[in-house]
Amino acid sequence: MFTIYFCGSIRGGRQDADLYQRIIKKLKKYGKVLTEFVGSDELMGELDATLDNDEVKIHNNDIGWLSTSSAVVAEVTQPSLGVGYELGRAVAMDKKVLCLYRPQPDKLLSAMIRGANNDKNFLCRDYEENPSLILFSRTFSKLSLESTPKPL
Ligand code: 6K6
Repeated sequence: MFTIYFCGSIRGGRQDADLYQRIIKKLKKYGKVLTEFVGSDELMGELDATLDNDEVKIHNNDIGWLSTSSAVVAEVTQPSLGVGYELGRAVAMDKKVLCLYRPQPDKLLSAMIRGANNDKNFLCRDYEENPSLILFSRTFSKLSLESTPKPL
């Protein structure tokens, strides 16, 4: 099964949580999103309770999902140490990665994320408001994710 590990800020700040939820909804057209909780504090609470709110268990569980995922999609506008860490681990695991960034007048994306773009297996793309299905379709085909069904 095609699985997507979605990354978004949690302790880095939750101001984009609703947007994460909308992105996850779109990503579900392509496969199973392993980290749906990133867009929902309620789901996150349930997951963390099953892991005893233990940060070691939460970390190890997330890394387990990351290692089994077919692709990684990260919304990187709100800076987050955890997302940066996940992206570094994803690169080390040779995962296909798509980073999505909404350009800000007063903030620049880390050069370590934008500079990781190689237009092959690590894509970093600017977008406005809501990423469209066309953006996902184009970038997933660029990442050669052939198992990805075409959205209607
Ligand atoms: C609650 C209690 C103890 O820890 C928590 C936080 N819960 C988390 N549950 C699951 N995944 C998490 C949690 N905190 C961070 N992550 C992972 O790191 C998610 O996959 C996000 O993509 C990323 C966010 O990192 P921060 O640094 O913004 O929190």
